Amino acid sequence: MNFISKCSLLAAISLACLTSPLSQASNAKLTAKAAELAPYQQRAFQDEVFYFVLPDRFYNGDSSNDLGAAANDKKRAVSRGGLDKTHKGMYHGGDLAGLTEKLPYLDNLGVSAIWLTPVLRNRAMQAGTSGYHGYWILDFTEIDPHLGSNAELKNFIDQAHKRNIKVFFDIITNHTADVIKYKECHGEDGLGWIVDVRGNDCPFISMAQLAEGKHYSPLIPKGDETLKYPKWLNDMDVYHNQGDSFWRGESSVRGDFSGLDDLYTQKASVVNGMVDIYKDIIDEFKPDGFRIDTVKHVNIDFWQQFSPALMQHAKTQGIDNFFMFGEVYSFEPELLSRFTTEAKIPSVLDFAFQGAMTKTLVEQQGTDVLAQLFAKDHFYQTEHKDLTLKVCVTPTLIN
Ligand SMILES: [Ca+2]
Ligand SMILES: [Ca+2]
Ligand SMILES: [Ca+2]
Repeated sequence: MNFISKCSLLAAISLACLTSPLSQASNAKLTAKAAELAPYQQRAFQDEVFYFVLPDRFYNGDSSNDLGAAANDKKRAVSRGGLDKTHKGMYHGGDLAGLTEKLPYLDNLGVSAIWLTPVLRNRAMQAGTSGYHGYWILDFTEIDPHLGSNAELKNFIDQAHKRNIKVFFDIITNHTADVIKYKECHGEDGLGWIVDVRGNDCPFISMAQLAEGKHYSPLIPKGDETLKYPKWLNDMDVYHNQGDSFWRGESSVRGDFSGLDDLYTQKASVVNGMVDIYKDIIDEFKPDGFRIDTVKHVNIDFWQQFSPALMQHAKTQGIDNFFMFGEVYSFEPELLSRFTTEAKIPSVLDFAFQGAMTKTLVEQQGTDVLAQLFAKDHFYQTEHKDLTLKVCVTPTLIN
């Protein structure tokens, strides 16, 4: 089969994450390329060359924010600290100012779209490691102070757009930072750790066990009751509170991701709350799209409401080619395609292709593996009538 005709290979994403900029001098003779492309407002997603970047590890453009929130900022006290450039689990100082400063470098590389790991405000420290990666969100309305301010993110996007480069955010709806604890695991004050006979975990409590009356007693440690924003996220009833996921069966959707508070995404109030959060993000920052984290750990019904609502809202904000793609960590087209059809998410990362290429090239299993994969392309081919979007675009990681 011709690769170019393959539906799931329409978007080639070059991952160049965690690399540091080369010297500007070596780029001086290169020509900026994004300006030569069609205008970003009209360009199709599958034509982009992506640069995936973890801002903390890219370039430190402003050393004054290296410790995060200001020492006298009581509201954001838990978003302060964690800097240690010698430790891979700590903040290293990179920020939005650094990304903005290095836009000419990215432009000269031939990058046409930038995908940022989560940039919203995190809990800075937990269990001896930091939120440098951005996946421990406390505040869904503002940028983490280690990375900069809302105004700096707007400026970064404006500067990228001036260069005809798109910007995509990494968003999370499955969980928040780990604030809620269970008395059975963490003690009466939530600050300790009671070792279960099976090891250091909070074993998942199934729906059947819940029906029999078994449950955890969730609590928020003293002083942490109002850490999250918007405020509805501080209500313990909007979380599953069933203990840690073991990644299979109902625990995959209802369990905590290593202690991160798993939202009760089956509740209408949570769906509406998350839709409102990300509508506001679109309104404030005007990104070109979202990469959605931990998609398979959220119920399909949630996505059926969330995805069309966001796609339509972006259009009302004048972002006609807004695009979303989900992270569904699976090598099976049968599962991946459920999210682009039933769940109404425009696309998902093509881990099936990644897996097949590994088998073909690295493990030398032969091209039959690819033929078997491509024979399943029809799984993805369903039309989203409400989005007037033919679902035929699955971004493929070419690393
Ligand atoms: Ca910095
Ligand atoms: Ca928790
Ligand atoms: Ca979940």
